[in-house]
Amino acid sequence: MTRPMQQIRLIGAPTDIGASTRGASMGPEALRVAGLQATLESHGLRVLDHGNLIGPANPWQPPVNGYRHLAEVAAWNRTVHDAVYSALTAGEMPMLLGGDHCLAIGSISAVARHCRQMGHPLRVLWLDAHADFNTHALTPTGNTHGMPVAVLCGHGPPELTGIGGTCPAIQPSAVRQIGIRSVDEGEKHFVRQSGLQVFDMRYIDEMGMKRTMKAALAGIDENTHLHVSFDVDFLDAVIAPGVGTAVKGGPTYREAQLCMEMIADTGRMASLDVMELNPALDVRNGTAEVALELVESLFGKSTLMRR
Ligand code: HAR
Ligand code: MN
Ligand code: MN
Ligand code: MN
Repeated sequence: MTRPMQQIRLIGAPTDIGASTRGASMGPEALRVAGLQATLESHGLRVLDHGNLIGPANPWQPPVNGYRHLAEVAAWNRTVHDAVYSALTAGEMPMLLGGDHCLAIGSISAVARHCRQMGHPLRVLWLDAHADFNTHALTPTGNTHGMPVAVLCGHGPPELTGIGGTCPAIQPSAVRQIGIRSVDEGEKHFVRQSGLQVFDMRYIDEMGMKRTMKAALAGIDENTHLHVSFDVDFLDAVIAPGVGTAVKGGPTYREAQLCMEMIADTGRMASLDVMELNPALDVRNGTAEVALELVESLFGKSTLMRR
C-alpha cells in the first residue's frame, strides 16, 4: 500500500436525478453489499462509512429549457458539495458513492474549493466513456449527467456553476479525460474549442494504457491534489454491464487495472468518485464487484508485490 493512512470517508449519494435510466440510486448500497468497507480495511486502510445523503426524489419529468430536474439536481449537488467539503476539512479522503455522474459537480466543486484554500494544484482524472461536456444548448437529452465537466468549467446555470463559491470551479487545463468513446456531435466541437485534454479510446488503442497514463499524469508533483472521477461506464460493457449507458469498446479489465495502479503509484489521489453503477441492470452484482476490485487497485493493491 502507498501511504500510512489517511481516513477514507464513504459518502453515499443514492440518486439517479441526472441520469437517462433509473437505478443508479441503488449504486451506494451495491458497493456496500460487494464488501467495500471490509475489502479496503483488509488492505490496512481506515474507512468510515458516513451513510447516505438525503435529497429530493426523482420526479422523472421531461427537460425544461434543456435541463431535466434542474432544481433537484442543484439540491443534490449542494448536499454532496457540503459533505465532500467537510470530509476534506476534517483531513479525510472523501469517496463519493454514486449515484449518477451529475453529482461530480458538487464533489469536484468542493475539491476545487479545498485546493484553492490550501494552495494545492488540482488534477482531475475523468475516467469515462463520455466527455460529459454538454450544455443546455448542446444536450440531446437534457440529462445533467452528460454535463458535469462543462458545468465545472463554468458553462451551465448559476445554481450549478456557483456551488463551490467560485465560477468556474476549475479550468479545462486541470482535467484529463480517459477512455472516451461516446461524444455527441455538438459536444465534440465544444470539447475541442475548450482545449480539454482527451485520451480517447483511439489514443489508448494506438499508444497503450501505459503511455496514456504517463501522459495523463505528467506534471503532477508532491503538492498536487489528484481527484479521480470514476464513471463505471469507463469500463468495457462486457465486464461492466451494470451501468445506465454502457458503451462497447472500452478498456479491458487488465487495461483498467493498469490505469488504476499507475494512479496509485503517484501516491497523490486525495479524493474519489465512483459513479453510475446501476444495480437494476447488473447481473448478480458483478459490476459492483469489478468496480470494487479496481478501487482496490486505486489504493495500491497489485497482483505482485512491487517493492
Ligand atoms: N452524452 C449523452 C447525453 O448528454 C449521454 C451522457 C451519458 N452520461 C453518462 N455519464 N453516463 O458519463 O445525454
Ligand atoms: Mn460520466
Ligand atoms: Mn459515462
Ligand atoms: Mn488536499
